[in-house]
Amino acid sequence: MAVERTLCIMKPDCVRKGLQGAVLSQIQKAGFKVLGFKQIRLTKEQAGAFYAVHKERSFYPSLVEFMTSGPVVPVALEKKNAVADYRTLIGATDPKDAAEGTVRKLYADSKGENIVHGSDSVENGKIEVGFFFAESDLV
Ligand code: 3AN
Repeated sequence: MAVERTLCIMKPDCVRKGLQGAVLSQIQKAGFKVLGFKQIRLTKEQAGAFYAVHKERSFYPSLVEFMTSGPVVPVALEKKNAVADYRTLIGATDPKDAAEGTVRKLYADSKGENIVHGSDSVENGKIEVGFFFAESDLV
């Protein structure tokens, strides 16, 4: 298995609920190396650009609104098989469908407010980590 990078974003609901520590602890216990970590407030332009693939979807405006409603914590992660393993750890997009013990099952309220983002492919993992972190910031 190859070493991969994947991007976690702790979303505004995660920060509002004070769950940054609990979620990071779960990620670290699962064997992920934290390469980069910061708390920022996204602009509408940044959130819109990050979710550009969803531009035509009905939920896009509310997604941008939500992602800019408070601070977020992008976390650059690295591990063998990181993309798939991280998605297993966070669970399905809709917490109702998420497996027991996953981050979204434990903490998420809805499909829209689902605590964390996760990259959906190895290619997007690289691109999304680069969206928030310069290579020189990944240590
Ligand atoms: P995931 O984050 O599990 O990869 P995506 O990429 O399908 O899910 O969707 C990106 C984000 O858009 C999700 N994290 C979620 O917050 C939001 N989203 C997706 N589908 C819906 C929906 N039907 N209604 C509201 N928000 C949605």
